[in-house]
Amino acid sequence: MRKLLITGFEAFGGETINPSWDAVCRLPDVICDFSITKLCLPVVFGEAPEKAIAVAKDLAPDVILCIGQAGGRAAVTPEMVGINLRHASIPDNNGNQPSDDEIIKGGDKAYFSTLPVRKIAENIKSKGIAAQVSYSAGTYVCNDLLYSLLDHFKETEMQIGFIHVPYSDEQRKENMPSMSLDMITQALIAAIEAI
Ligand code: PCA
Repeated sequence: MRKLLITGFEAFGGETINPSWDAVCRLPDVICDFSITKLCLPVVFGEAPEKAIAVAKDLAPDVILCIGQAGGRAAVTPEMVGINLRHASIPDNNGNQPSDDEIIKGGDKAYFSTLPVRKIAENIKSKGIAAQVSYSAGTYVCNDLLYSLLDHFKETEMQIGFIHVPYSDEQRKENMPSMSLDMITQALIAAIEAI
């Protein structure tokens, strides 16, 4: 069996839940030929990647798939790229609010995800769930995680990627798109099937 480490995030920005972690929790322990290990990460610059890297070093997974909330997006969006930039419009859960800082001083400008991003989006769409490749994971903690993992494991065979998910219906945002947790969970299963 192959090993897949999947991460979600704790709540942030005044929310009480984060659909990324709630959906990850609903996943079965085996999907296709993957055994699934689930990990909840803090919404803190630097700490999220540190924790993920520590667990990945121990587990040595074939794949690391990270999930995060992108409030306002209407579709499930696999991310194509992580960039070497931290810029926060709201503080993280430790009060850090970086402004145009590099994640790794003098590091590569960007890395492409090493997962089959387009195939993942197509497979999610084939289940009747809105999905679209995204070309920006932002400059907040999700991008911090994606860029740092791609940098740290760049000389390895590990496949690494990130998927942003919409608000869940439970979060009840007026005039904002949302998706049921069940649908988000099905989207993650479809994503894993495509790897
Ligand atoms: N979304 C944030 C960080 C945690 C999360 O779920 C982001 O898009 O950066």
